[in-house]
Formats: sequence, structure tokens, C-alpha cells
Amino acid sequence: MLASLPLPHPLMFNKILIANRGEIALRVIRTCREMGIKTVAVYSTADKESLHVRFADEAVCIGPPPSRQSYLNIPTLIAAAEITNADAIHPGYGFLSENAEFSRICQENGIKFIGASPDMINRMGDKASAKATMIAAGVPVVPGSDGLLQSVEQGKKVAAKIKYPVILKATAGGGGRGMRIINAEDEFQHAWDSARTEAAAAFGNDGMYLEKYVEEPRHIEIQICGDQYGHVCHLSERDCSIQRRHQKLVEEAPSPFMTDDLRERMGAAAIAGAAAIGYEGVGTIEFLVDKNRDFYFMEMNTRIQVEHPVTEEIINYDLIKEQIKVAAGIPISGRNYLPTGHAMECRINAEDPRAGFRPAPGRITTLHIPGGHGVRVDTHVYAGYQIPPNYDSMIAKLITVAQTREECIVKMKRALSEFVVEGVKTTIPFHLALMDSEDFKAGNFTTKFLESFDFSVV
Ligand code: MV4
Repeated sequence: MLASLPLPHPLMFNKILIANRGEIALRVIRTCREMGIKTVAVYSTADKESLHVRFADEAVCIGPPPSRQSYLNIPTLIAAAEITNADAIHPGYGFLSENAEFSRICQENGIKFIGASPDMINRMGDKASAKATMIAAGVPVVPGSDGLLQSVEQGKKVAAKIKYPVILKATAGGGGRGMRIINAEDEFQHAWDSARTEAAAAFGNDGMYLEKYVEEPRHIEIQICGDQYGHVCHLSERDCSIQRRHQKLVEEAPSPFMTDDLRERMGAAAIAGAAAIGYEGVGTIEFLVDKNRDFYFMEMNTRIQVEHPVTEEIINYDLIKEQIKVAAGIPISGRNYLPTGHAMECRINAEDPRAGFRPAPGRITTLHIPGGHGVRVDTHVYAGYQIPPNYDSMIAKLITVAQTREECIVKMKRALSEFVVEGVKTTIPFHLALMDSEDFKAGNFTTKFLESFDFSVV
């Protein structure tokens, strides 16, 4: 009898170029290998010895260490895809993953961009237009100005109506840049002037909109996936409230604040928002959730996110595989995915948590990576690896999975205590202290949690 060989799907890509570095480049290469898709790594001269270069089928040097001249250099990336005959580009997260121009240029060159269309990136990248789109789709939003503000006077009128405190946001912002909290009318003019100056310098766009300030919210995001045929499903939520200066440090799924009813309502809202724009690919709808479990659309991310593994672990699903399949035109199953068990991710950064999380690049002299039941480590580093100073400081993601949140935290503590990184300072001591915090263990935290965290115990 003939053995039945798995045949490649007729729509599937033959070769994918990964326009990224570090753990996410490796993450994408691993799924491609499992799917029988060939891979092309690109690297700057600083990353010549990086694992993504060795694990890919081919590798192309794209320039010197600065990102502008390598991982952000569009013509070079397109040339690399053309000389290697790649039929798709996976942008990972950061870098060009939400760059409308790159998405468009890929399309124009007959290379499938495994991410959002230029139009989708533009609509969601402009926060006021994203909010208007969500309002039209019936997604709850924070009360505020109807689109962009034209003047301080108009802003003061809106604020008087919705009542202080309010928050002024740059439409080109996101991730906390160009934002000002305003507690009273006499602060308005100064906040307006400084936020506009900051936004103009940072984004070349000083458009501003206003919202009621939601105090002590949780950051809960819904993972969604849409295919090319108009089906959208959700894959439950992640709680990302443990952040410091808009840098996430711990993410988990499900959220300890979640209820079945809230998940159903947030999932339905996320699907409505994504379906209204015909969203294709994986994406995330970020919400603020207040103490009454009212939720409000905040932003939409049109990329795979750093914290995607916690979702993968509770729904038993490879999100990169799904992303590649929908990009190739394969339909999704169409059903939603509810969590089984609990997963948590600690970001291990080469930073000194005792010195305000100052970046601490250098050579890793000794490395021991934890393992065992329910432990996953996504990393590109190894003993002897030199962490370049040019990129972000995340060196590993430690993910644990268990039946309950309590067991997941016990496992995380065990894995953190096994993790040995010598030669550079890391966030491991911070995570160990956090896992001992009574409020954290009780699930009692908001986005303000780390503002009052006692770092002397780290
Ligand atoms: C808010 C808010 C409170 N009320 N909007 C921060 C980043 C950007 N995505 C929007 N952000 C916020 N928007 C209203 N109407 C509080 C924040 C916020 C925040 C949100 C999520 C996670 C951490 C945060 C830290 C500070 C402020």
C-alpha cells in the first residue's frame, strides 16, 4: 500500500522572507518549517551570529546595525525577496509590520504581505479614524469629541460636557505618545500646546481628539482572525495591564477580571469591528475595561503581537500558522475559541529593574533556559550571545501554562528560579518579586499597578 504523503495546499506559499530579527523571526521560521515552507532570513551586520540566520534555509545581509539602514529599509527588503524568489513576506511585530507603504510596495511587486492591507493599516493607524470606524460598527467607545478638535475653545466645550478629568490624544499616537490627562479647565491650554508640539515632532501630525479619562482601567485585548471570505472569529482575550511606561512586562490569558458574559460581549464587539472593515489576517482589538466591567475600544493592532503565545497556549492553536493560511487564501473554521486553562508570559529583557529598567546590552556568558511541564521559552539567545545595543532589549519570553491561574503562577516562579542569565542584568528579579505580590496573585491590578509597586523588593 502506498503511504499517503501530505500534499502541499495548492494555495500555499513556497518561500517566505521574514523581515524581522530576534525571537519572532525564529518563531515564524519554526512554523514555516512545520508547514513545509522554505524561509529566507534577513539580517543586519550586528545580527550575523543570530539564530534566525542559522535556522532559515537562506539568509541575506541587508545592511549595517541601525534599523533605518537594515530592518526598515524597504527597497533592500524587496530586493532580498526578489533575488531569493520569495512569494511572501512576514513582517513580525515592530519594524515594518504596520507600515502601509511597505504593505503597498509588497503588493505592487507581487509579494504577499502577511499582514494588513495598506488601507486597513492607514484606517487603524489614525486613532480618530479608527474610533469613528468602530462607532459606525456599534463598538463601545469612550465618550469624547466627534473626531478631531479644531481649537482649544472647542476642546474646552467638549470637556465641560463630558466633565473632567479628560484625556487629550494625538490621532497619530498610540502606545501612550502625545497623550495628556487634563484635570481642570485651567490646565487645558498648556496640555493642548505641549501635546500638539510633541505630536508634530514625533509623527508630523498634530491632530488631537478628546476623551473622558477612564480611571484605573484594565487593558484587555481580544485576539481576532479574519479570512479573505468575510469570516471573523475571536480567540479570547489577553490581560496586559502589567505595564511600565507603556511597555508591557507580563501578559496572561484568560484575564483574571473576565467573566463569561463579559467575554461574550467583548468578543462580539471585536468581531463586529473587524467584520465591518472586512479585516483579513490576525489582529487585536484593545479595550479599556473599567471597574463596572464596561469596556471601550482603544486601538486596533494589525500585526501579530509579542504576547500571542499566551493565546496559543490556552486555545491550543498556532497563530502564525493561521496567519500564513489566511494570507494564502485558506478559509478559517469560523467558530470562536474559548480558553482552557491559564497561560502567563513574562518578558525577560536585558534591563536593570533596580535602575529604572535601564537597557543593559552585553554578552551573555552563562545561560540556562528553564523547561519541564507547562514551560515554553521563545528566545533567540544562547550562551556567548552578544546582545546588540541597536534594537529592543527583550531577550526571551517565558510562558507557563497550567489548569488554573494559581498553578500557572507557581510554575512561573519555579521556571523563573531555574532561569540563569549571566553577563547582563535582566528583568528576572522583578518578575520573581511580582509573583510574590499579594495583589498580583489575587488578580487585583489595573494599568496603574506598577506605579505603586515597591521596586526595593526586587
Ligand atoms: C486612555 C486611558 C484612560 N482613559 N483613554 C494609553 C496608551 C494608549 N493606547 C491609550 N492609553 C490610555 N488611554 C481614556 N479615555 C488610559 C490609557 C493608559 C493606559 C492604557 C492601557 C495600558 C496602560 C496605560 C497606561 C496609562 C494610560
